[in-house]
Amino acid sequence: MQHMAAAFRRGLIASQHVAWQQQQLAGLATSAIPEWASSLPSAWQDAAKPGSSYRRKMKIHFNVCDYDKDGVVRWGDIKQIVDNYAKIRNLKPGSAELRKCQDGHEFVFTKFWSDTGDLKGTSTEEKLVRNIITAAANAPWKNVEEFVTMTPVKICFDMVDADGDGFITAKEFKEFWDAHQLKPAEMKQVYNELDGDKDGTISRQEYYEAFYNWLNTPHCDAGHKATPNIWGIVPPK
Ligand SMILES: [Ca+2]
Ligand SMILES: [Ca+2]
Repeated sequence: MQHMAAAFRRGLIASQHVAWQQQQLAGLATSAIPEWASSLPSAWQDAAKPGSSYRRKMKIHFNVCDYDKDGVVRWGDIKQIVDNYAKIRNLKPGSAELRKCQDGHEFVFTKFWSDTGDLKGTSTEEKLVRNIITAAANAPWKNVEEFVTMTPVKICFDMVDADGDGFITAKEFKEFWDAHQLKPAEMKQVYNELDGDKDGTISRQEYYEAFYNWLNTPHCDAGHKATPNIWGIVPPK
């Protein structure tokens, strides 16, 4: 009798376990779309799912600014990039060039990355994905020109265009690449993608269009416009 009771209990526990597993699987199926994305258009819901090609694209972007790779972007990460620029471009303390570099990075960090709007704030990859997808899905910009007025993309260009002539040369691009310590083997492909008309330099318009396509395309697969790899090559699934 005791054996039967024990067997019954084991059976009951086993069936409870199966029910629990089924609940977990059902939960996974519905939770694939994060709650914050549940009312977005379906292409952006897909972009928000874990493992999506859009998330792979954004992960590259996050890693570029998470300089120490601890999973959180802080001002300390960006400060390190400014220090690298100072070394690479030989910017003297107190110079107007260093001030411009520092101010530009502070602006982008406080406006775009920091969750408190100052140098004390932070961002995680999940916060970045949520902010970018929410912005892109609501697309307050109708075209590239409006996009430029509503995002820090102009300042981003100015920080790479060291001599301010309106074109990013291969030399200026390499300074940017080295300051962020990106993968050397990937630099040429990324540069060529950004140089839309293949004349050897990246114009302001080419840069703006690249960022517009990159941020507003809710995937990173076949059919993506010319510039899916703005900071490095997006890995396949
Ligand atoms: Ca230039
Ligand atoms: Ca060009």
